[in-house]
Amino acid sequence: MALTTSQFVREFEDNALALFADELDQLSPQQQYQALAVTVKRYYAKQWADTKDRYDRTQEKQVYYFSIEFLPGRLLASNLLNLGIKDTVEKGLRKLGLDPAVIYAQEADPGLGNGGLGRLAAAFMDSMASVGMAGNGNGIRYQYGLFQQRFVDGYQVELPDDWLRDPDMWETRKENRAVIVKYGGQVALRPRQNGSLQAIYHDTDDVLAVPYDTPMVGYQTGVVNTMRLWSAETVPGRVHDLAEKARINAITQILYPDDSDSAGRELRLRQEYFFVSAGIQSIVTHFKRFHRDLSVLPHFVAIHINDTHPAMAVLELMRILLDEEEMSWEQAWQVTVATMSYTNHTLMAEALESWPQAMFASLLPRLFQIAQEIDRRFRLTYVRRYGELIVNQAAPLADGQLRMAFLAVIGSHAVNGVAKLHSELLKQSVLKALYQIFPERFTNETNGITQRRWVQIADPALATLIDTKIGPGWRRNPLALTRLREFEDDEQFLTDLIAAKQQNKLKLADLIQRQLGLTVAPASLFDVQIKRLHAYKRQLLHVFGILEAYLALKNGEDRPPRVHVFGAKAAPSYRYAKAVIKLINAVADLVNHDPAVNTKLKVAFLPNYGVSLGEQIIPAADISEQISLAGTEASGTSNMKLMATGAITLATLDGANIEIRDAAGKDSMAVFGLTAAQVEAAQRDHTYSARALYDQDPLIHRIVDMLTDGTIPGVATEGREIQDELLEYNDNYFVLADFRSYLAASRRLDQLSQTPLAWARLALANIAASGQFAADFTVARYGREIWQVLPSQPADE
Ligand code: Z15
Repeated sequence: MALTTSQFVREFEDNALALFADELDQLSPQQQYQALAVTVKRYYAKQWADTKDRYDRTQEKQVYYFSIEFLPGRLLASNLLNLGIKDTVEKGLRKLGLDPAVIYAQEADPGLGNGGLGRLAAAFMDSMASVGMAGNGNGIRYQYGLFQQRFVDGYQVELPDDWLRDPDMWETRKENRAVIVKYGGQVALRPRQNGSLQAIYHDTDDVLAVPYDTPMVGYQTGVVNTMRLWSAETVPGRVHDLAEKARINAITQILYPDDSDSAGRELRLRQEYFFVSAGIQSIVTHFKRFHRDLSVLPHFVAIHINDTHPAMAVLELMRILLDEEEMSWEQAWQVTVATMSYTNHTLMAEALESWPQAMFASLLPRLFQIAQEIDRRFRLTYVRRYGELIVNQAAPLADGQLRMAFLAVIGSHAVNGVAKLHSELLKQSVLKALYQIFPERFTNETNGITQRRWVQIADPALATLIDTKIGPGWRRNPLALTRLREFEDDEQFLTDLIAAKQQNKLKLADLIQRQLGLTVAPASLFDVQIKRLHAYKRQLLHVFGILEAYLALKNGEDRPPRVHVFGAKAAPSYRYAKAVIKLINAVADLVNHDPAVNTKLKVAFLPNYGVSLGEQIIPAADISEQISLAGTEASGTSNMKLMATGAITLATLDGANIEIRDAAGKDSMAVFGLTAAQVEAAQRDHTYSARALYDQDPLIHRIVDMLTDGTIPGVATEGREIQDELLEYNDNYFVLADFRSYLAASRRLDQLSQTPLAWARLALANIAASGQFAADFTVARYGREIWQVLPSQPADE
C-alpha cells in the first residue's frame, strides 16, 4: 500500500489523541503501542472486509484449519511487513523520537500453543494469506496461554500467562456469530417421515461460543484471511448456578501445557468439542447462506484436522448432516470423508489420543452413537477383505477406548505425516493396518517455516545482505535463495556474512548479560538447542557433550570457545524433563563459575522460550542442535529456522533433518548417531545395553557418575533420577549409544570453525537451500494434493 511518512505520522498522532486524549510524548510505551496498532488496523481493515466479501461473491473453496493450538507470535512488525509499510512506519516513529523495537516489545506474545504444532498452524495461516489461498483458522481463545517460565534455584517455576491483561489489539469480537455448544444430557432418536432419524436432546449443558477474529495479513497480496478463536461464555438469559458458571468459564480458561502428550482429562475433551462444534456449526451456517444443497459441501469447503485434537470434527459434521440436514448415512458419510483431511504429528504412543468410551459417551452421547455406527460399518465393510485381525487393529472402538487417530484416518480422504521419514514410519507402525486398507489416502507434506518472520523480521542484517547479492525477489519467493550458491567462493560476501552473524551474536550476548548476568564472548561458537524439553529430543545428550568439554578443558586440552544456549519449557507434570532443566542450570553454574574453563565454555539457559525469544536467539546461532533419537522427531521446525539464518546443523538422521541435508548437500551438516532402522532393530532384538557401555567406556562411566558424585552441585535427586533412567531402565532414548558419535561430529565442527571462510561457505549453503522449507510451498502442496485449493499468487513463478 502507498503510505508516506508524514501521512503516517499524522494518522498515528490523531489516533493517539482520540484514544488517550493526550499527545504521543505523554503516553506510556504500551499506550503508544495501542495507538500504533489502531493505526495499522485502519490500514488493513478495508482489505479484510474486501477479502471476506470477495470469498462470498466468488465462492472459492475455503480451507478451515482446525487446531487446538496457534502460536502466531507478536503481530505488529509482521503486519507492517506484510502490508509493505514497515520501513515507512519505522521512519515515522524515529522521526517522532520513538524506538520501534521498544514499541514492538509492548505487544504480548500469544502463547496459545505448546511448541512446533502450534507454531506450524500459525505459519500456515501467514502463508495461506501470502500465497492467496482462502485459509481460515479455527481454534480456542485461551484466557491464559502457556505458562511463563522462570528459574528459581535452577528449577522451573510456572507463572500464569495473563496475556490479555492489556487488550489484544488485533482481535474483534463477533458476538453476532456466536453459537451454542451442547454437552451431556440424553438423546432420543425418533424416526422421521423420510426414514432418517431425528435426534432429540434432553437436559444438555449449553455453552455460548463467541468468536474472536484476528486478521491474517498476506505478504503484499491484499489478502487478509481470518483466524477465528472461540471463547466460552454463559448463554444470555439463562440462569446458571455458580458451579455451572465456573464450569463454563473453565472451558477456554487455560491451554493444556502438555506437548506431545495426550492430556487424558475430561476438561480437555470439553475443550476439543467446544471449538470443533462451534467451528463446524459456523461453517455450515455460513455455507447455507449461499447453498441449499449440503451434498456439494466438499466443492466449497475443506476442513483440516491438525493432529487428533479436532478429530471429532468427523463426528460433529456427521451429526449435523444427519440430524439437522436430514441426510442419509451414506450421503453424509461421503460428504464428510470428502471434506476432511488429517495430519499426524507424532509416532509417540503417549501422544495418540484415545478416550475412555464411557467418558466420551456421557459427555457427548450423540457423537458417541455416531462413532459406534462408524465402527460398526467399518468392521462390516472391511472384515471380509482384510480379515478380523487387521480390522480389529484399525477400528476406532477397541478395549473400551475411542482411538482418535484411527477415527481421523477413517473419516478423511487424506492423511499425511510431516516429513518424509515420519510419513514412511507412520505407514509401517501406528497406522499400518489403516495403510493396508486405505493406501491411497496416505501422503507426505514436509513442514515449513516463514522466512518473513525468521529472516526478514528477526534477522535484518542477513536480509539486507542477501538483497545486495540477489536482489529482494527472495522475499516473495524464497526459492530464489538458491541463487546465493553462486557466491560460495566470494570471499568478500562470506566475510560480510560472518560480520552479520557477529552483529547478531553481539545482540544475543547482550540479552544473555541482561537476563542471566552472564558474560559471553561473541567470538565463541553459539551452539543452540531450542525446543520443548523432552526425553526423546535428548537435551541430555547435549549436556553430556558439555560435560565432556568441561573434563577436557580441565585436563588442559584446548578447544575453540563455545557458548551453549538452551531454550526449553517442560510440561509441569513431566518429572524427568524438569530434572533435566535443573541439571542444565546446575551444569551452567558449575562451568560458568570455574575460571579454569569459563573462557572456553559457557552455558546460557534463557528462561521462557517462545516465539519472541526465538526471534532473538535464532539469528545468532552458529550451531543448530537437532539431536533427537532417529525415528522419534516427526519433523522439527527449529531445524529449518536455524538453517535459514545460517546455522550449521548437528544432527541425527531424523525428521526433516534428512531433507535439510539432501537440500543443502551432504557436507553441510554434521551428522551422527544410529539411523531409525538401526534403532528399530536394536529395540526389536533387545541388543542395546546401556549398562554395558557404562562398564566398557571410561568416559561414559565418568560422565554418568558425575550425575551423582557431587561434581555437579545441587542435583542429588535429579542426577539420581536421570542416572536410573540410563542404567536401570536401559536408556530408552539411546543417549549413551549415540554419545561417542555425537562427540566426534561436534569435534568436526570445532575443526571447521578454525577456518572461518569454510564455515561461512557451509552456512551459505544452508541459507541458499532453506527456501524449499518455506511454509508458502508447504501450504501450496497441501492445496494441490489434499484440499483442492490453488494459490492465486504462486510464489514460484
Ligand atoms: C507438537 O508440537 C508436535 C507433535 C505433537 O504430537 C504434539 Cl501434541 C505437539 C510437533 C512434533 O513433535 C514436531 O516434530 C513437528 O515438527 C511439529 O509438531 C509440527 O509438525
